[in-house]
Amino acid sequence: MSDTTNHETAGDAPGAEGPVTRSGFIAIVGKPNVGKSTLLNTLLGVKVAPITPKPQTTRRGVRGIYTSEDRQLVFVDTPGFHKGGGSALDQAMHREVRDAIVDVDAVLWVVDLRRPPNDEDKSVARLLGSSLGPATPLIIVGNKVDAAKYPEEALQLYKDLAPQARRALAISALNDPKAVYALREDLLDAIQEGPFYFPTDIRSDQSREQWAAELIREAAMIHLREELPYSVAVQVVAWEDAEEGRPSVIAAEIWVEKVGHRRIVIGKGGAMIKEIGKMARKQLEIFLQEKLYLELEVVVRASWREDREALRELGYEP
Ligand SMILES: Nc1nc2c(ncn2[C@@H]2O[C@H](COP(=O)(O)OP(=O)(O)OP(=O)(O)O)[C@@H](O)[C@H]2O)c(=O)[nH]1
Ligand SMILES: [Mg+2]
Repeated sequence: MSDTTNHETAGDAPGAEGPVTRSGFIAIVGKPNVGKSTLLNTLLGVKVAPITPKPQTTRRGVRGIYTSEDRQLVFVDTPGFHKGGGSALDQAMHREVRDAIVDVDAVLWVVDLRRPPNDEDKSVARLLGSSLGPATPLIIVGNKVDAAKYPEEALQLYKDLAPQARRALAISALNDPKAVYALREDLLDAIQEGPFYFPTDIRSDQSREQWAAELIREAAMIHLREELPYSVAVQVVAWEDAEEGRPSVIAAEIWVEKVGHRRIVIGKGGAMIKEIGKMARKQLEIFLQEKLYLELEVVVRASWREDREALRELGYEP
């Protein structure tokens, strides 16, 4: 297990005389669309990360925290490692993956058992081979076993790409939470003495505004087609808590790169934005357990994917 002492401690970490705790950072990596964020959400039992059927959904390395008695696991979900067009956003996403595997106690490499490895899997394997210290355990998580025809054969092909892996297992992050909980138990058993990095009641390192923005982006990505899902960003600009006789109000901007895109996102007579808003509001209401008023505005922010200031505003860059 690698040393994690250079991670900053947030919240009430026990002092030298406090009870002995154990903790560990676990990175979740893999090519786009294999189910990394689904795995994170199942590991935590809450939805902290957006999931869509489209690749490159995750843009930011979200941390999800699982605390059980004297142990704390900090999972780091990462963007799918992809070729990309080399935009500033692509570069930021690659950096997220590279940074995520430094100084962690274990790495989960998520692969899709429905298919044999392709070039993108091979480049993830190369990255893991060159960047992962020999002391950091690598676990291959073969996902989507529920939909795989030849899971054992596929898993073997992934194992061949990473002979240094300590373990390889077949699971379904979407349909078999029990297998995911068993993996979580194994990780809880394996971590070593260390402080709690987050307060015990915290489930993710995102602000509520960032979390809501991701759920709104998820709804937009699900509804939009072709290049559009990738040229959309969401920022929550205001959040007013409920008052007597009025539900909470969340106001968010949906950024697009072109005027033509703005027209598509709004849709004929506002039909598209209404659908996106309805889906996002329902999701938010389920998780917040309250009625909401969601106000969406579509804003043209030219070339935001190339604009480092914009990427910082969105939290995609430090
Ligand atoms: N059949 C099946 N589908 C799954 C499983 N896990 C995830 N999926 C689906 O795979 C798709 C992608 O899931 P995500 O969790 O967003 O994948 P990701 O690896 O985080 O993707 P990026 O963030 O784009 O890199 C979604 O449609 C999920 O519902 C599984 O165990 N079985
Ligand atoms: Mg993801």
